[in-house]
Amino acid sequence: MASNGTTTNGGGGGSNPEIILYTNHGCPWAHRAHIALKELGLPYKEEIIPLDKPREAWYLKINPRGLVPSINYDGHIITESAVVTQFLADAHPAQLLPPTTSVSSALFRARVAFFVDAFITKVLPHLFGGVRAQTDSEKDASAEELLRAVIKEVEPLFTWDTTKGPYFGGNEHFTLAEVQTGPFVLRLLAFLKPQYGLLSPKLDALLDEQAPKFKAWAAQVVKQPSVTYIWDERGVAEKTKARFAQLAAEKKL
Ligand SMILES: N[C@@H](CCC(=O)N[C@@H](CS)C(=O)NCC(=O)O)C(=O)O
Repeated sequence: MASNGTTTNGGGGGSNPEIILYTNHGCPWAHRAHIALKELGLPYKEEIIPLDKPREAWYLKINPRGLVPSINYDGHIITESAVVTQFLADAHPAQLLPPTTSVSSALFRARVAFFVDAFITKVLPHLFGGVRAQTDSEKDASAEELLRAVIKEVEPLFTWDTTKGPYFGGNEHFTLAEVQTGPFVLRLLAFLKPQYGLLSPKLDALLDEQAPKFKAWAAQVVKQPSVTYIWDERGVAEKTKARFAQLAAEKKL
């Protein structure tokens, strides 16, 4: 822990920006920034923002919305996880995204953006729906909806040859697609484990049978050290379960 209350993570990068990441390790949106920084090998200082109490005035000056993540990059504040990770990919090009120097690289960027949009807007709501559901039949219904969304929206996007690499576009390394979806893929594969009782226990086999390309890709994504280094599966699963049980008891769901 440094004297200003921050901790240092990460490896050596090509350029050497001073980066502070304002984060909370339980937050999937902030998790995106951790993945991007680790994949890019950018050292950073970390400031944990407690989310169980009102944000302090100093943090509201950094991000008036009071949300995590935010970064300070050589004195420039950037907020919103999609913007933060896009900025990091663009400021350190070629690793996560190709620079827009040709139509083919612009097309790759467009494909990544569409994939992320499809996953976040069409699939993720059903992951949250499944976790919110408090009965087995509601969880089964959410699992069916999630499965339908994956089959319709995401599985058809896996059009590439995976012999060179398992990641988006057949790459050997993570792209911005894995950075922006990784924290949610991680939660999906964790929460469908029967021991947590968070999602329908039928979902795992249904995805294997009916969305095999998505499932194989997801299984690779969750193995990547950049995705797992801040991840406390049991802690997040138990906290999530307790939060939704409490909301249900208060009839706030
Ligand atoms: N759209 C934002 C969402 C970030 C977000 O919702 N962060 C949550 C934690 S997971 C937060 O900071 N919540 C604090 C609050 O709502 O007061 C992003 O992508 O960065």
